[in-house]
Amino acid sequence: MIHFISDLHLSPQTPGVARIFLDYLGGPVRAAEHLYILGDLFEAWPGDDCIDDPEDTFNRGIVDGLRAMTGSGVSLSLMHGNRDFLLGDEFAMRSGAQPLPDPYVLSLPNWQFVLSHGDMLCTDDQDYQLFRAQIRDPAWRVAFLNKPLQERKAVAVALRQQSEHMKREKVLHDQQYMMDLNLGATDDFLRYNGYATFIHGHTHRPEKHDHLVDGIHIERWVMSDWHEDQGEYLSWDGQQLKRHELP
Ligand SMILES: [Mn+2]
Repeated sequence: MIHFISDLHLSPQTPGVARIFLDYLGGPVRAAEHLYILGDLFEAWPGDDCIDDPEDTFNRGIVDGLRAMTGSGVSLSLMHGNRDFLLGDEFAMRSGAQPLPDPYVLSLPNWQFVLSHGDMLCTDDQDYQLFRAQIRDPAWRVAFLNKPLQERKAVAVALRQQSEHMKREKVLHDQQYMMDLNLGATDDFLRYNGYATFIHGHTHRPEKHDHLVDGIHIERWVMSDWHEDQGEYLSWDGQQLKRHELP
């Protein structure tokens, strides 16, 4: 059994989500051999030194929960989202996670999946794509991580506010399509990745879409974000994908 989750946006401001997640780590996920997290596990990640931030033990609690799960024999692979793009080697070591590139083709004995956070295909939002290129630039990352933790935490708050503001602006100007995947770019992506079943998050619009590319039918599963009273995971048992609600 394989599980997939994304877009938990964990933060001390949403303790309900953290509780559902920690229960999941100690419960349902133990039936799986492998958990894939497809981005935005955390609402913000100012750098791996936040794990030992004496002012905030929230992240430490999550890392310990992941470590207990991987220690019990469940493998963990983790992809960056647009919020937690600074998850690094120290986080991987402490939690037992294997970093995943975006996109990643998951080849199983009798099926093939392509996994992505999903934001790279939101190509209609050019401002966002510029921002995405910046945060993925190694020089920018090094310079940013060299700043003191307090300063980075403040920047993370500002970035979050800016992102919320941009979202509201798009709703106001009826440009919600910009926050979804561009269908042409998605068809190209599916073609390039061997017409594999596509699983992603990011848009917070859970749905199963059907694409027809070069005459081939491809399913695209969009995962839900998590809420204070509800989480979601997808399971693959070797035969079919299923959506499950938590708790
Ligand atoms: Mn996202």
